[in-house]
Amino acid sequence: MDDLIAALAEALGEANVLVSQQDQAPFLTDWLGKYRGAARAVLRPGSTAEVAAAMRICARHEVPVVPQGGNTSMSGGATPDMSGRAVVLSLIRLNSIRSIDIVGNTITVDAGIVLAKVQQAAQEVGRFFPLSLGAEGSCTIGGNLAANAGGVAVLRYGTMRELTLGLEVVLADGRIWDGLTALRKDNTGYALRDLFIGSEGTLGIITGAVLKLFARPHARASAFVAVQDAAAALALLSAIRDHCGDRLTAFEFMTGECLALILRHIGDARLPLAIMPPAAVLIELSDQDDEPGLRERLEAALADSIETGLVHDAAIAQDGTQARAFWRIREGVSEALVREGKAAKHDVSMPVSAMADFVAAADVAVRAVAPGVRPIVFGHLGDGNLHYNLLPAEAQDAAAFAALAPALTRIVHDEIGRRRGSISAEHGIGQLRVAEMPLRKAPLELELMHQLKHLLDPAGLLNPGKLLPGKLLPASTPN
Ligand code: FAD
Ligand code: 2HG
Ligand code: ZN
Repeated sequence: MDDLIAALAEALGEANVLVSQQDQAPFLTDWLGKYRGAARAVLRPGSTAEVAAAMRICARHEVPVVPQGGNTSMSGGATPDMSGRAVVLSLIRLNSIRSIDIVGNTITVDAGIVLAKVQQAAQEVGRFFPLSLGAEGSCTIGGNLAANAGGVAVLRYGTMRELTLGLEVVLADGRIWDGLTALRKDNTGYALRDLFIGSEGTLGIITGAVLKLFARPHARASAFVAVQDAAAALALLSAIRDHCGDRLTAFEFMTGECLALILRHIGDARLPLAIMPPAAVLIELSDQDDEPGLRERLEAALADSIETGLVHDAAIAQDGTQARAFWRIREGVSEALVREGKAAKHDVSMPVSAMADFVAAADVAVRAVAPGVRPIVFGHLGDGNLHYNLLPAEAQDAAAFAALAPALTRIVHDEIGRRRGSISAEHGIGQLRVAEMPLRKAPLELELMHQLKHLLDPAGLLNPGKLLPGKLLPASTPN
């Protein structure tokens, strides 16, 4: 046993320092099967104090640390590189609910707790935690925070950043920042909390969080709606908002090609419409009202849109089972994509009004360089966020497509740049998009980011190779 492993084993217990290839394997590949890495050890601390001890030891030995939660990253954010120099620091043993404050409407949790457990704990006390995404059964609150996750209810409740009040963070040198406050108003200086949210494990290890709870919606109404294209879906978004206001909770778009892919690969997914539409939207309303009233409101809104020709056909869920069947279709997309092959993945955002034009322009541009390429387009239309995935042409060699993927990404991101959008709405930069950063961020913005990184992690040990490209920039000289 070398010095590093011996010190870590003493601090965490030998059983929580995994060194065999077999024990480490699940921590060294990503969910998409796109990245594989190597590690000196996988660490499984069981408390904030143990995380701090592990960080002190790693700092002393100059060992890079890759934080990991549920390992569901869509950008290779939690996978180490192949050098085998780093340790993976898994937070999954930090999985307790620390407290719930019903009056203050907050829940305080360890960062390694799985998102679904937080949703359930809120429900058990008659409250609601709204973050909702396909990976909720395995992703963790720490990963959600580090990625500033979005999901399907952002339209009404906001991203993880907007759902968070306080954080506890272990710094690169092992010091613990206790920012675990439940204050809704606090104007005492820079918002350190917001710096760590979305930092993808490059500035500190999040070990605890205070999250906002909400009133539990007693009524839900869901519809699966056929439309012509993204332009029609956007017009429908406005119409539904006019009729339903803040009750609109989710507005999820899928093209016909996307639906066909899901039906091909997801055995229990059923299209609730008579014929395959060119595109579809899954709409969800939620409220404190009675459920029949909410359903009637949605029916009335859709009836108007059918009359004006905006909607071709619609199915309204009559109960929770039907609603879950609608969501099964939407939540099957990522799995269907993985089963079909290796997609070139894009997670873009832009002004909502620019989305239809973006889809049309990007489709033409990618087909011009890759005839037969298959855009699989879906996402959180109401948030201005599309998952613009590209699959190889039928029968195209996977290696040839992989070689073309960077050029396709450049084209997609150029279209985004023209619309003043972002190359990552919710999945983060990770290692997938790190080479794009110098092309997409202003030099001043990148320089400030490097300086913040240098301040919090001077030795560059936290999640190297993710989010920020290249070497640290020299500090700028004021003139
Ligand atoms: P990991 O994958 O383990 O890590 C993610 C990043 O956070 C890495 O950079 C890692 O180093 C860092 N990290 C993890 N824990 C900590 C910590 N405690 N402290 C500091 N850094 C840490 N994302 C969305 O936003 N919206 C969606 O709708 C959505 N749907 C998904 C559906 C599926 C089927 C899958 C597989 C993924 C989906 N994702 C989605 C992406 C992913 O689930 C989320 O980004 C999630 O927030 C990651 O959580 P995790 O615990 O798995 O983090
Ligand atoms: C979703 O919205 C996720 O389902 C995953 O963000 C998107 O697989 C993807 O591209
Ligand atoms: Zn998404």
